[in-house]
Amino acid sequence: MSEPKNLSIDGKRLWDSLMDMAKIGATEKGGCCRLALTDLDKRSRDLFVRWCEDAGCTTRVDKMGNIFARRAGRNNDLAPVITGSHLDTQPTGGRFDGVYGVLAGLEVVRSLNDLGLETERPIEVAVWTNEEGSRFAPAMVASGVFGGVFDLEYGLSRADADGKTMGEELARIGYAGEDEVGKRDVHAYFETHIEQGPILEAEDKPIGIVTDAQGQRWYELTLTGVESHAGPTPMARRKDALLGAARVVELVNRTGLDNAPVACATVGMLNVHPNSRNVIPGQIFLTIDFRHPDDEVLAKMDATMRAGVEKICADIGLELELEQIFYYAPIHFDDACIDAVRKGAEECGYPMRDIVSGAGHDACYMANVAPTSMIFIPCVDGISHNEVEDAKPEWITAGGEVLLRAVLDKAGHAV
Ligand code: HGY
Ligand code: MN
Ligand code: MN
Repeated sequence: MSEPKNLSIDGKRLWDSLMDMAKIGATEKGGCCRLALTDLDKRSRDLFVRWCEDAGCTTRVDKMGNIFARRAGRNNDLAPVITGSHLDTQPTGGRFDGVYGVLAGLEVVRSLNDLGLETERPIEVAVWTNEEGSRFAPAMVASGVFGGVFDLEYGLSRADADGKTMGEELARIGYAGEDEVGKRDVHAYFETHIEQGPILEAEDKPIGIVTDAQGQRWYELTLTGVESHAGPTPMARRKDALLGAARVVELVNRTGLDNAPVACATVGMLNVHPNSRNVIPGQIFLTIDFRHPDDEVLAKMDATMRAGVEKICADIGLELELEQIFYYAPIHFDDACIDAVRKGAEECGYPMRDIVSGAGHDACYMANVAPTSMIFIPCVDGISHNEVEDAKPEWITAGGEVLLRAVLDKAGHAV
């Protein structure tokens, strides 16, 4: 199918929409804090829905709060091409993680309207609930329900630190939709996202052709020792849970380093109880995040960690509770979708390279139910999940131009 004439997006409009959206939950250091299903998340959702309806879309919401803004095609009985990402952020998040993929999808719709282009298939722009897994663990819960990985009851019952569930919070902010989650045909899914790492910028490549995503394992651990007085308790008699946690942190880091250069291993959360300066800590809650593109290595890291933690707890006399709360195997995306992205980048003449995603994305679960791939653009200094997260306008535009072409490749269009 030949490319329509004058195909292009409006990069300034996309950038301006990103900056307008970034005002919702703006932080002093220039980032965004819009935790899933908070009032700020609601405000960002409401703004997105308004913009989509202004662009002639109809919007629907499913029982996990996923939003789908549909631009009709010539034949609306055909399965749609969907593109999107997430609006929720980390507590110290940036202006681009997730929201760029949502608004790049909206920009495709706006540009097709400007071009007067009718597609064969309908196009939908998706907002996935709770991609980050920060307020509600695990990550990518709602796309996971859509992708058939989690059941609806599991998704709605995920609770935050205050015991509020996703189901309750969806109802509170008015996004507890009626539609079944998933269980419908999707012709193709594309997600545009910042790389969140240093490779594309270092190689001066504005486009990453995402071929794969590494696998992940998330764990929650509780180490229980004995709280006691920091003064009279002899060192030899202590069951110091924080000492145990310190050794676990070292073990996790060592496990990552021992599987270099691509393994990633992180202790992101650590809560000390009772967290009083003159009490020997009696209980620690901590989390572990393992990632690797090879499932066998990920399994080896799992085994090394479990054996090591058992020994640490035995040596100090701590009780251990260890639960793996999240796992998905490394993913290879759909070759035809990868080719559509590559062709789009070639048509635009952008320097590009194949890349494996270090981060998880809703696309990782969409790959279960639809031909899926991703488009990466660089981010400044490779930094993300940080308020200083930044991207250059020319990168933002490049990703949108490639997305427009990839979506058209799959949605079909009259010349
Ligand atoms: O953890 C991740 O990779 C994603 O940001 N949820
Ligand atoms: Mn993201
Ligand atoms: Mn993220």
